[in-house]
Amino acid sequence: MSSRVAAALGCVLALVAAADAPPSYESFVLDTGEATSLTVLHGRMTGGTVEDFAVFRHRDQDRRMVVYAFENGRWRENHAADVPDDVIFVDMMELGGLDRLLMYRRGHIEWLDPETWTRRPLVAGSSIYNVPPLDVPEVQIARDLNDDGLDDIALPGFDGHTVWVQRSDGTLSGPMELRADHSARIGFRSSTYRALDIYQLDNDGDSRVDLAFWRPDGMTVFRGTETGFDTEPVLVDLPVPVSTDDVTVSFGFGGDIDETRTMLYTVGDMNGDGVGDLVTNTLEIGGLFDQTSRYDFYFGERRESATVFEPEPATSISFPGIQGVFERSDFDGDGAIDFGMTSVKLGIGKLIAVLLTGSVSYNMDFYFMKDGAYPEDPDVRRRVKLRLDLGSGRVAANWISVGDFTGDGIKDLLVQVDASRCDVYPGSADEQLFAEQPFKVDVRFSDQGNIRLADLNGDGRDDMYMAFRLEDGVSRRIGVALSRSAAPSP
Ligand SMILES: [Ca+2]
Ligand SMILES: [Ca+2]
Ligand SMILES: [Ca+2]
Ligand SMILES: [Ca+2]
Repeated sequence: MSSRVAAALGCVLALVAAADAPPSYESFVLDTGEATSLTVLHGRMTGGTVEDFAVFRHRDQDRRMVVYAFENGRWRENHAADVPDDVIFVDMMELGGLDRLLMYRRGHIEWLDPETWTRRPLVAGSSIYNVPPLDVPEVQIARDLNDDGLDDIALPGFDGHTVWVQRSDGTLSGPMELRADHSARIGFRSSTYRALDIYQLDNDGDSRVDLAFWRPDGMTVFRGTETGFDTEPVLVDLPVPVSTDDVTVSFGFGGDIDETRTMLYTVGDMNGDGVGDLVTNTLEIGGLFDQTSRYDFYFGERRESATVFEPEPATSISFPGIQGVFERSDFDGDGAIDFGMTSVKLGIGKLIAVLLTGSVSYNMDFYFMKDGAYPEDPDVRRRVKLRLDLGSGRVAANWISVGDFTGDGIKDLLVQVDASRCDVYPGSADEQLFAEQPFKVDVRFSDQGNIRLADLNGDGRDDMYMAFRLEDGVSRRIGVALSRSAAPSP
Protein backbone atom coordinates (compact mmCIF):
# COMPACT_ATOMS: atom_id res chain seq x y z
CA MET A 1 0.00 0.00 0.00
CA SER A 2 1.48 3.34 -0.98
CA SER A 3 1.84 5.90 1.75
CA ARG A 4 -0.54 8.16 -0.14
CA VAL A 5 -3.29 5.55 -0.18
CA ALA A 6 -2.62 4.78 3.47
CA ALA A 7 -2.89 8.46 4.32
CA ALA A 8 -6.17 8.76 2.41
CA LEU A 9 -7.47 5.60 4.09
CA GLY A 10 -6.43 6.96 7.47
CA CYS A 11 -8.28 10.14 6.70
CA VAL A 12 -11.42 8.22 5.75
CA LEU A 13 -11.16 6.11 8.92
CA ALA A 14 -10.79 9.28 10.99
CA LEU A 15 -13.91 10.69 9.37
CA VAL A 16 -15.85 7.50 10.08
CA ALA A 17 -14.61 7.54 13.68
CA ALA A 18 -15.64 11.17 14.05
CA ALA A 19 -19.11 10.44 12.69
CA ASP A 20 -19.53 7.49 15.04
CA ALA A 21 -18.09 9.18 18.11
CA PRO A 22 -20.85 9.98 20.57
CA PRO A 23 -21.62 13.68 20.65
CA SER A 24 -19.84 15.21 23.60
CA TYR A 25 -20.99 17.90 25.96
CA GLU A 26 -19.16 20.21 28.35
CA SER A 27 -20.78 20.92 31.72
CA PHE A 28 -20.92 24.13 33.69
CA VAL A 29 -22.64 25.34 36.85
CA LEU A 30 -23.63 28.96 37.39
CA ASP A 31 -23.96 30.02 41.03
CA THR A 32 -27.00 32.27 41.07
CA GLY A 33 -27.03 32.76 44.84
CA GLU A 34 -29.89 32.46 47.28
CA ALA A 35 -33.33 33.08 45.88
CA THR A 36 -37.00 32.37 46.44
CA SER A 37 -37.67 32.41 42.73
CA LEU A 38 -35.57 32.31 39.60
CA THR A 39 -36.53 33.26 36.07
CA VAL A 40 -34.09 32.25 33.34
CA LEU A 41 -34.17 33.70 29.82
CA HIS A 42 -31.59 33.25 27.10
CA GLY A 43 -30.67 35.19 23.99
CA ARG A 44 -27.77 36.75 22.13
CA MET A 45 -27.68 40.15 23.83
CA THR A 46 -24.00 40.98 24.30
CA GLY A 47 -22.62 39.56 21.04
CA GLY A 48 -20.35 36.54 20.83
CA THR A 49 -21.18 33.11 19.51
CA VAL A 50 -23.05 31.69 22.51
CA GLU A 51 -26.35 33.02 23.82
CA ASP A 52 -26.35 34.83 27.17
CA PHE A 53 -28.45 33.90 30.17
CA ALA A 54 -30.53 36.70 31.69
CA VAL A 55 -31.34 35.52 35.21
CA PHE A 56 -33.86 37.24 37.47
CA ARG A 57 -34.16 36.30 41.11
CA HIS A 58 -36.09 37.57 44.06
CA ARG A 59 -35.64 37.10 47.78
CA ASP A 60 -37.82 39.00 50.24
CA GLN A 61 -38.13 42.49 48.75
CA ASP A 62 -35.02 42.25 46.60
CA ARG A 63 -35.21 41.66 42.88
CA ARG A 64 -31.88 41.29 41.08
CA MET A 65 -30.86 40.50 37.54
CA VAL A 66 -27.59 39.08 36.27
CA VAL A 67 -26.55 38.58 32.65
CA TYR A 68 -24.09 35.72 32.17
CA ALA A 69 -22.05 35.71 28.97
CA PHE A 70 -19.89 32.86 27.67
CA GLU A 71 -16.38 34.19 27.08
CA ASN A 72 -13.12 32.31 26.56
CA GLY A 73 -14.66 28.96 27.40
CA ARG A 74 -16.41 29.95 30.61
CA TRP A 75 -19.48 31.73 31.87
CA ARG A 76 -19.01 35.02 33.66
CA GLU A 77 -21.19 37.81 34.99
CA ASN A 78 -21.42 40.51 32.38
CA HIS A 79 -23.96 42.72 34.08
CA ALA A 80 -25.66 42.76 37.48
CA ALA A 81 -28.25 45.24 38.69
CA ASP A 82 -31.39 45.69 40.75
CA VAL A 83 -34.57 45.11 38.78
CA PRO A 84 -36.46 48.43 38.65
CA ASP A 85 -39.48 48.46 41.00
CA ASP A 86 -41.95 49.03 38.18
CA VAL A 87 -41.02 45.94 36.11
CA ILE A 88 -44.01 43.57 35.97
CA PHE A 89 -42.70 40.81 33.69
CA VAL A 90 -39.92 40.05 31.21
CA ASP A 91 -39.58 38.21 27.91
CA MET A 92 -37.00 37.71 25.14
CA MET A 93 -37.75 38.72 21.56
CA GLU A 94 -35.83 38.58 18.31
CA LEU A 95 -36.34 41.95 16.65
CA GLY A 96 -34.45 43.19 13.62
CA GLY A 97 -32.08 40.23 13.85
CA LEU A 98 -31.13 40.95 17.49
CA ASP A 99 -32.35 39.33 20.69
CA ARG A 100 -33.91 41.95 22.92
CA LEU A 101 -34.81 41.61 26.56
CA LEU A 102 -38.32 43.02 26.93
CA MET A 103 -39.41 44.52 30.25
CA TYR A 104 -43.05 45.39 30.77
CA ARG A 105 -44.07 48.19 33.10
CA ARG A 106 -47.61 49.46 33.46
CA GLY A 107 -48.72 50.74 30.05
CA HIS A 108 -45.37 50.23 28.30
CA ILE A 109 -43.21 47.55 26.71
CA GLU A 110 -39.55 48.54 26.96
CA TRP A 111 -36.32 46.78 26.04
CA LEU A 112 -33.02 46.76 27.87
CA ASP A 113 -30.25 48.20 25.70
CA PRO A 114 -27.10 46.11 26.41
CA GLU A 115 -24.87 49.00 25.29
CA THR A 116 -25.84 51.13 28.29
CA TRP A 117 -28.04 48.73 30.30
CA THR A 118 -30.81 51.29 30.26
CA ARG A 119 -34.40 50.75 29.21
CA ARG A 120 -35.66 52.10 25.90
CA PRO A 121 -39.30 52.44 24.90
CA LEU A 122 -40.70 49.98 22.34
CA VAL A 123 -44.51 50.35 22.30
CA ALA A 124 -47.28 51.49 24.64
CA GLY A 125 -50.02 49.04 25.59
CA SER A 126 -52.09 47.97 28.59
CA SER A 127 -52.22 44.46 30.02
CA ILE A 128 -54.08 42.33 32.54
CA TYR A 129 -50.73 42.18 34.30
CA ASN A 130 -50.57 45.67 35.79
CA VAL A 131 -49.00 45.34 39.23
CA PRO A 132 -45.34 44.40 39.80
CA PRO A 133 -45.26 41.08 41.70
CA LEU A 134 -42.62 40.04 44.24
CA ASP A 135 -40.82 37.96 41.66
CA VAL A 136 -39.87 38.74 38.07
CA PRO A 137 -41.99 36.36 36.00
CA GLU A 138 -41.62 35.51 32.33
CA VAL A 139 -44.76 36.17 30.35
CA GLN A 140 -44.48 35.04 26.77
CA ILE A 141 -45.72 37.97 24.71
CA ALA A 142 -43.21 37.60 21.86
CA ARG A 143 -44.04 34.87 19.35
CA ASP A 144 -44.37 34.44 15.62
CA LEU A 145 -48.11 34.97 15.14
CA ASN A 146 -48.29 34.90 11.34
CA ASP A 147 -45.67 32.18 10.75
CA ASP A 148 -43.28 34.32 8.69
CA GLY A 149 -40.26 33.51 10.84
CA LEU A 150 -40.24 36.87 12.67
CA ASP A 151 -41.27 37.35 16.29
CA ASP A 152 -44.42 39.44 16.79
CA ILE A 153 -46.03 40.65 20.03
CA ALA A 154 -49.41 39.68 21.53
CA LEU A 155 -50.05 41.53 24.80
CA PRO A 156 -53.01 40.10 26.76
CA GLY A 157 -55.52 42.72 27.93
CA PHE A 158 -58.82 42.49 29.76
CA ASP A 159 -60.92 42.33 26.61
CA GLY A 160 -58.61 40.73 24.11
CA HIS A 161 -55.04 40.97 22.90
CA THR A 162 -53.13 43.93 21.46
CA VAL A 163 -50.98 42.69 18.60
CA TRP A 164 -47.94 44.18 16.85
CA VAL A 165 -46.55 42.42 13.79
CA GLN A 166 -42.85 42.63 12.96
CA ARG A 167 -42.18 43.87 9.44
CA SER A 168 -39.32 42.52 7.31
CA ASP A 169 -37.22 45.62 8.09
CA GLY A 170 -37.32 44.88 11.83
CA THR A 171 -39.86 47.57 12.71
CA LEU A 172 -43.22 46.90 14.34
CA SER A 173 -46.63 47.57 12.82
CA GLY A 174 -49.13 49.80 14.59
CA PRO A 175 -51.16 48.13 17.36
CA MET A 176 -54.12 45.94 16.37
CA GLU A 177 -56.84 45.27 18.95
CA LEU A 178 -58.14 41.70 18.73
CA ARG A 179 -61.18 41.82 20.96
CA ALA A 180 -62.37 38.47 22.24
CA ASP A 181 -64.91 37.91 24.98
CA HIS A 182 -63.64 36.19 28.07
CA SER A 183 -60.09 36.84 27.06
CA ALA A 184 -59.14 36.93 30.71
CA ARG A 185 -60.37 34.44 33.23
CA ILE A 186 -59.98 34.18 36.94
CA GLY A 187 -57.67 31.36 37.90
CA PHE A 188 -59.10 28.54 39.97
CA ARG A 189 -58.59 29.25 43.71
CA SER A 190 -56.65 32.39 42.93
CA SER A 191 -57.28 35.90 41.83
CA THR A 192 -54.61 35.94 39.15
CA TYR A 193 -55.72 36.57 35.62
CA ARG A 194 -54.70 34.24 32.89
CA ALA A 195 -54.78 35.14 29.23
CA LEU A 196 -56.64 32.97 26.75
CA ASP A 197 -54.47 30.73 24.61
CA ILE A 198 -53.88 31.79 21.03
CA TYR A 199 -54.40 29.13 18.34
CA GLN A 200 -53.22 29.37 14.75
CA LEU A 201 -55.04 28.01 11.73
CA ASP A 202 -55.79 29.05 8.16
CA ASN A 203 -59.55 29.29 8.62
CA ASP A 204 -60.48 30.81 5.24
CA GLY A 205 -57.90 29.05 3.06
CA ASP A 206 -56.07 32.11 1.72
CA SER A 207 -52.72 30.63 2.90
CA ARG A 208 -52.38 33.23 5.66
CA VAL A 209 -52.37 32.32 9.33
CA ASP A 210 -55.53 33.32 11.22
CA LEU A 211 -55.68 33.57 15.01
CA ALA A 212 -58.34 31.73 17.01
CA PHE A 213 -59.52 32.09 20.61
CA TRP A 214 -61.79 29.82 22.56
CA ARG A 215 -65.23 31.05 23.56
CA PRO A 216 -67.94 29.08 25.38
CA ASP A 217 -69.89 28.48 22.16
CA GLY A 218 -67.08 28.12 19.64
CA MET A 219 -64.06 30.05 18.47
CA THR A 220 -63.43 33.70 17.68
CA VAL A 221 -61.18 33.92 14.61
CA PHE A 222 -59.23 36.95 13.37
CA ARG A 223 -58.28 36.75 9.70
CA GLY A 224 -54.65 37.24 8.70
CA THR A 225 -54.11 40.08 6.23
CA GLU A 226 -51.13 41.35 4.25
CA THR A 227 -50.13 43.71 7.06
CA GLY A 228 -51.39 41.92 10.16
CA PHE A 229 -54.82 40.80 11.29
CA ASP A 230 -58.38 41.92 10.55
CA THR A 231 -59.80 43.26 13.81
CA GLU A 232 -63.37 42.21 12.84
CA PRO A 233 -63.65 38.58 13.99
CA VAL A 234 -65.63 35.72 12.52
CA LEU A 235 -67.22 33.04 14.69
CA VAL A 236 -66.48 29.36 14.06
CA ASP A 237 -68.64 26.60 15.55
CA LEU A 238 -67.09 23.64 17.34
CA PRO A 239 -68.55 20.12 17.05
CA VAL A 240 -68.46 19.52 20.82
CA PRO A 241 -68.70 21.75 23.86
CA VAL A 242 -65.28 22.15 25.41
CA SER A 243 -63.85 24.08 28.31
CA THR A 244 -60.40 25.56 28.46
CA ASP A 245 -60.00 25.57 32.20
CA ASP A 246 -57.42 23.37 33.82
CA VAL A 247 -58.80 20.09 35.01
CA THR A 248 -58.69 19.81 38.75
CA VAL A 249 -59.60 16.37 39.96
CA SER A 250 -59.79 15.50 43.62
CA PHE A 251 -59.58 11.87 44.59
CA GLY A 252 -61.54 10.94 47.69
CA PHE A 253 -62.65 7.66 49.17
CA GLY A 254 -66.34 7.19 49.56
CA GLY A 255 -67.26 10.27 47.61
CA ASP A 256 -68.73 10.30 44.17
CA ILE A 257 -65.87 10.72 41.77
CA ASP A 258 -67.53 9.69 38.54
CA GLU A 259 -66.69 12.45 36.21
CA THR A 260 -66.05 13.25 32.59
CA ARG A 261 -64.37 16.41 31.43
CA THR A 262 -63.64 17.48 27.88
CA MET A 263 -61.16 20.25 27.28
CA LEU A 264 -59.88 21.99 24.19
CA TYR A 265 -56.36 20.63 23.74
CA THR A 266 -55.34 22.55 20.63
CA VAL A 267 -56.35 23.83 17.21
CA GLY A 268 -54.04 23.47 14.21
CA ASP A 269 -53.26 21.33 11.18
CA MET A 270 -52.66 17.78 12.39
CA ASN A 271 -53.08 15.72 9.21
CA GLY A 272 -51.06 17.98 6.94
CA ASP A 273 -53.82 18.94 4.50
CA GLY A 274 -53.46 22.66 5.23
CA VAL A 275 -56.82 22.86 7.00
CA GLY A 276 -56.94 23.46 10.76
CA ASP A 277 -58.08 20.58 12.96
CA LEU A 278 -59.52 20.47 16.45
CA VAL A 279 -58.12 18.29 19.24
CA THR A 280 -59.94 17.72 22.50
CA ASN A 281 -58.78 15.96 25.63
CA THR A 282 -61.28 13.94 27.65
CA LEU A 283 -60.68 12.41 31.06
CA GLU A 284 -63.25 9.86 32.19
CA ILE A 285 -63.10 8.97 35.86
CA GLY A 286 -65.07 5.97 37.03
CA GLY A 287 -63.27 5.57 40.35
CA LEU A 288 -59.89 5.83 41.99
CA PHE A 289 -58.35 3.14 39.77
CA ASP A 290 -60.57 3.60 36.78
CA GLN A 291 -59.61 6.42 34.50
CA THR A 292 -59.48 6.67 30.75
CA SER A 293 -57.83 9.55 28.99
CA ARG A 294 -58.45 10.20 25.37
CA TYR A 295 -57.45 12.71 22.72
CA ASP A 296 -60.05 13.12 19.96
CA PHE A 297 -59.15 14.57 16.56
CA TYR A 298 -61.78 16.40 14.52
CA PHE A 299 -60.35 17.11 11.08
CA GLY A 300 -61.37 20.42 9.58
CA GLU A 301 -62.83 20.67 6.11
CA ARG A 302 -62.96 23.81 4.07
CA ARG A 303 -66.36 24.90 2.79
CA GLU A 304 -66.94 28.27 1.16
CA SER A 305 -63.88 29.97 2.63
CA ALA A 306 -64.54 28.67 6.10
CA THR A 307 -63.43 25.70 8.18
CA VAL A 308 -66.07 23.28 9.43
CA PHE A 309 -65.65 20.23 11.65
CA GLU A 310 -67.39 16.87 11.38
CA PRO A 311 -69.52 16.05 14.44
CA GLU A 312 -67.58 12.83 15.11
CA PRO A 313 -63.82 12.59 15.66
CA ALA A 314 -61.87 11.02 12.77
CA THR A 315 -59.35 9.35 15.05
CA SER A 316 -58.38 9.14 18.72
CA ILE A 317 -55.48 8.33 20.98
CA SER A 318 -56.86 6.56 24.02
CA PHE A 319 -55.24 5.06 27.09
CA PRO A 320 -56.80 3.14 30.03
CA GLY A 321 -55.11 5.28 32.65
CA ILE A 322 -53.58 8.71 32.72
CA GLN A 323 -51.65 10.06 29.77
CA GLY A 324 -50.22 13.40 28.75
CA VAL A 325 -48.46 14.80 25.71
CA PHE A 326 -44.74 15.37 26.04
CA GLU A 327 -43.96 15.81 22.35
CA ARG A 328 -46.04 16.82 19.37
CA SER A 329 -44.24 17.02 16.05
CA ASP A 330 -43.84 15.34 12.69
CA PHE A 331 -41.34 12.60 13.60
CA ASP A 332 -41.25 10.78 10.27
CA GLY A 333 -41.49 13.80 8.00
CA ASP A 334 -44.69 12.80 6.16
CA GLY A 335 -46.44 16.08 6.98
CA ALA A 336 -48.80 14.65 9.62
CA ILE A 337 -48.28 15.35 13.32
CA ASP A 338 -47.13 12.47 15.53
CA PHE A 339 -47.40 12.26 19.31
CA GLY A 340 -45.19 11.26 22.20
CA MET A 341 -47.25 10.49 25.31
CA THR A 342 -46.33 9.60 28.84
CA SER A 343 -48.82 7.20 30.34
CA VAL A 344 -49.31 5.42 33.62
CA LYS A 345 -51.95 3.00 34.80
CA LEU A 346 -52.89 3.27 38.44
CA GLY A 347 -53.88 0.13 40.30
CA ILE A 348 -53.52 -1.68 43.62
CA GLY A 349 -50.69 -3.81 42.22
CA LYS A 350 -48.85 -0.74 41.07
CA LEU A 351 -49.25 0.97 44.42
CA ILE A 352 -47.88 -2.09 46.27
CA ALA A 353 -44.94 -2.20 43.84
CA VAL A 354 -44.29 1.46 44.57
CA LEU A 355 -44.22 0.76 48.32
CA LEU A 356 -41.92 -2.24 47.93
CA THR A 357 -39.45 -0.83 45.44
CA GLY A 358 -39.75 2.92 45.88
CA SER A 359 -40.12 3.34 42.17
CA VAL A 360 -42.86 3.34 39.60
CA SER A 361 -42.53 2.80 35.90
CA TYR A 362 -44.42 4.63 33.29
CA ASN A 363 -44.59 4.43 29.52
CA MET A 364 -43.38 6.69 26.81
CA ASP A 365 -45.72 5.95 23.94
CA PHE A 366 -45.28 7.17 20.39
CA TYR A 367 -48.22 7.33 18.01
CA PHE A 368 -47.69 7.95 14.29
CA MET A 369 -50.51 9.20 12.11
CA LYS A 370 -50.87 6.94 9.07
CA ASP A 371 -53.62 7.34 6.46
CA GLY A 372 -55.35 9.93 8.62
CA ALA A 373 -55.51 7.86 11.80
CA TYR A 374 -53.48 7.07 14.88
CA PRO A 375 -53.02 3.40 15.82
CA GLU A 376 -54.98 1.82 18.65
CA ASP A 377 -51.75 0.75 20.37
CA PRO A 378 -48.63 2.88 20.29
CA ASP A 379 -46.13 2.30 17.48
CA VAL A 380 -43.24 2.49 19.93
CA ARG A 381 -43.31 2.08 23.70
CA ARG A 382 -40.42 2.73 26.08
CA ARG A 383 -40.53 2.18 29.83
CA VAL A 384 -39.04 4.70 32.24
CA LYS A 385 -38.69 4.43 36.00
CA LEU A 386 -39.65 7.16 38.40
CA ARG A 387 -38.00 7.04 41.81
CA LEU A 388 -40.02 8.06 44.86
CA ASP A 389 -38.52 9.03 48.18
CA LEU A 390 -41.18 7.59 50.48
CA GLY A 391 -39.67 9.33 53.51
CA SER A 392 -39.92 12.84 52.17
CA GLY A 393 -42.66 12.17 49.65
CA ARG A 394 -40.53 13.79 47.01
CA VAL A 395 -40.39 12.50 43.50
CA ALA A 396 -37.02 12.22 41.84
CA ALA A 397 -38.25 12.57 38.34
CA ASN A 398 -36.59 11.24 35.27
CA TRP A 399 -36.96 14.10 32.93
CA ILE A 400 -37.67 13.11 29.36
CA SER A 401 -37.59 15.27 26.32
CA VAL A 402 -37.06 15.13 22.59
CA GLY A 403 -34.48 17.18 20.73
CA ASP A 404 -31.70 16.96 18.19
CA PHE A 405 -28.51 16.20 20.10
CA THR A 406 -26.59 14.66 17.22
CA GLY A 407 -27.25 17.45 14.71
CA ASP A 408 -28.54 15.19 11.92
CA GLY A 409 -32.00 16.79 11.86
CA ILE A 410 -33.65 13.67 13.33
CA LYS A 411 -35.19 13.89 16.79
CA ASP A 412 -33.45 12.04 19.60
CA LEU A 413 -34.85 10.96 22.95
CA LEU A 414 -33.38 12.42 26.14
CA VAL A 415 -33.87 10.57 29.42
CA GLN A 416 -32.40 11.96 32.61
CA VAL A 417 -31.03 9.09 34.72
CA ASP A 418 -29.87 11.04 37.77
CA ALA A 419 -28.33 14.37 38.76
CA SER A 420 -25.11 13.67 36.88
CA ARG A 421 -26.20 11.62 33.90
CA CYS A 422 -28.50 11.88 30.92
CA ASP A 423 -29.00 9.19 28.29
CA VAL A 424 -29.57 10.15 24.68
CA TYR A 425 -31.16 7.59 22.34
CA PRO A 426 -30.35 8.80 18.82
CA GLY A 427 -33.26 8.95 16.42
CA SER A 428 -33.02 6.07 13.97
CA ALA A 429 -35.45 7.29 11.28
CA ASP A 430 -37.11 3.86 11.12
CA GLU A 431 -40.01 2.12 12.86
CA GLN A 432 -37.92 1.68 16.02
CA LEU A 433 -37.80 5.47 16.20
CA PHE A 434 -34.77 5.51 18.51
CA ALA A 435 -31.59 3.45 18.84
CA GLU A 436 -31.66 0.65 21.46
CA GLN A 437 -28.46 1.81 23.12
CA PRO A 438 -28.06 5.34 24.41
CA PHE A 439 -24.94 7.42 24.65
CA LYS A 440 -24.31 8.98 28.03
CA VAL A 441 -23.94 12.67 28.70
CA ASP A 442 -22.34 13.79 31.98
CA VAL A 443 -24.23 16.73 33.43
CA ARG A 444 -24.17 18.74 36.64
CA PHE A 445 -27.89 19.06 37.23
CA SER A 446 -30.26 18.07 40.02
CA ASP A 447 -32.69 15.17 39.81
CA GLN A 448 -35.45 17.56 40.80
CA GLY A 449 -35.83 20.05 38.03
CA ASN A 450 -36.80 20.49 34.42
CA ILE A 451 -34.24 20.21 31.66
CA ARG A 452 -34.62 22.94 29.07
CA LEU A 453 -33.33 22.54 25.53
CA ALA A 454 -32.01 25.26 23.25
CA ASP A 455 -29.20 25.49 20.74
CA LEU A 456 -27.28 28.07 22.76
CA ASN A 457 -24.04 27.90 20.76
CA GLY A 458 -25.70 27.69 17.35
CA ASP A 459 -24.05 24.51 16.10
CA GLY A 460 -27.30 22.77 15.16
CA ARG A 461 -27.26 20.54 18.24
CA ASP A 462 -29.48 21.13 21.23
CA ASP A 463 -27.80 22.20 24.45
CA MET A 464 -29.34 21.63 27.90
CA TYR A 465 -29.77 23.71 30.99
CA MET A 466 -31.57 23.33 34.28
CA ALA A 467 -32.29 25.80 37.09
CA PHE A 468 -32.38 24.00 40.42
CA ARG A 469 -32.23 24.34 44.20
CA LEU A 470 -29.53 22.94 46.45
CA GLU A 471 -30.33 20.85 49.53
CA ASP A 472 -30.54 23.93 51.76
CA GLY A 473 -33.65 24.95 49.85
CA VAL A 474 -32.58 28.50 49.03
CA SER A 475 -29.31 28.30 47.08
CA ARG A 476 -29.90 28.25 43.37
CA ARG A 477 -27.78 27.01 40.52
CA ILE A 478 -28.10 26.72 36.78
CA GLY A 479 -26.49 23.66 35.24
CA VAL A 480 -25.53 23.99 31.57
CA ALA A 481 -24.37 21.32 29.14
CA LEU A 482 -22.98 22.82 25.93
CA SER A 483 -22.42 20.70 22.85
CA ARG A 484 -18.78 20.46 21.87
CA SER A 485 -18.33 21.01 18.15
CA ALA A 486 -15.56 18.42 17.74
CA ALA A 487 -14.65 15.42 19.83
CA PRO A 488 -11.37 16.05 21.65
CA SER A 489 -8.50 14.21 20.00
CA PRO A 490 -7.19 11.26 22.06
CA1 LIG B 1 -44.29 37.03 12.46
CA1 LIG C 1 -55.97 19.46 8.67
CA1 LIG D 1 -45.75 12.21 10.77
CA1 LIG E 1 -25.57 23.45 20.49
